[in-house]
Amino acid sequence: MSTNQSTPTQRIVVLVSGNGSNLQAIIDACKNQQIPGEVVGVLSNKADVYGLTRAENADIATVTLSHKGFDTREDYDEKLIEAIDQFQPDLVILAGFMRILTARFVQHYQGKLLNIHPSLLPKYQGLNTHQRAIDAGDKEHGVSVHFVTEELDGGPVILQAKVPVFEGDTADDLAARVHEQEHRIYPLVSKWFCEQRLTMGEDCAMLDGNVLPVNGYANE
Ligand code: NHR
Ligand code: GAR
Repeated sequence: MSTNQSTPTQRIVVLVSGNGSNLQAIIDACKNQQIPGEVVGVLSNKADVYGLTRAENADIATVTLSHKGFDTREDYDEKLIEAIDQFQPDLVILAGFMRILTARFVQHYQGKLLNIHPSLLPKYQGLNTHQRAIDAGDKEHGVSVHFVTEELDGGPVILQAKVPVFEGDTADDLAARVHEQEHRIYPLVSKWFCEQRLTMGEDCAMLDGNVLPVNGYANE
């Protein structure tokens, strides 16, 4: 089994488009040495978002690369790859990054690209997940961390967390409840990855060499 001594500190790059509370949870877990990794760069497709301020406050290099002004997604993603690869990442984390990524991008980082999606996948791929769960009358909702593949929100799930949906919940109420869980599970999955215990197999996630169930680790 690998230990912190034998595993070099993993270089983590985080992509954001907004508030960056998941970024903060990961920065904090690295600083506390819960994750044998270091956030070495933060990229945003939007200027002036709070996620960039969080990075600056933690003395982490930032890059803003707006998607506006690119003719195609392919052109944008080429530049994004260049910007990310400057940091020589071992792990690339999408944390509220709101741009769909091309096949070329996803293949370039295959097996080291993670996303957190605010639903119990495979339910509610795409956007507006909290309102959709309320509208469907769901009694439970939640969040999934998964490897990113070309299929939007369709890559192998690593870990999920569930929250109850209460009568009268607004989408904001539910989002807040889900966020608490996000800040627990994203650092945990990042830790597994940096400990080199987590890998992507063919259509599956693997922890310590074992294929994880379709809903991720230890899901009842
Ligand atoms: N790219 C690939 N190829 N595969 C995934 O699984 C991805 C991905 C890019 C982002 C995050 C995802 C989510 O967790 C994610 C997963 C943005 C959109 C979207 O429709 C959908 C899903 C996700 C992120 N974005 C619009 C677009 O045209 C823009 C929306 C906006 O700017 O507000 O790219 O939910
Ligand atoms: C999180 O709830 C994350 O699950 C969601 O955006 C929020 C980002 O919060 N991701 C998506 O919706 C991806 N399309 P944060 O910026 O505070 O981490």
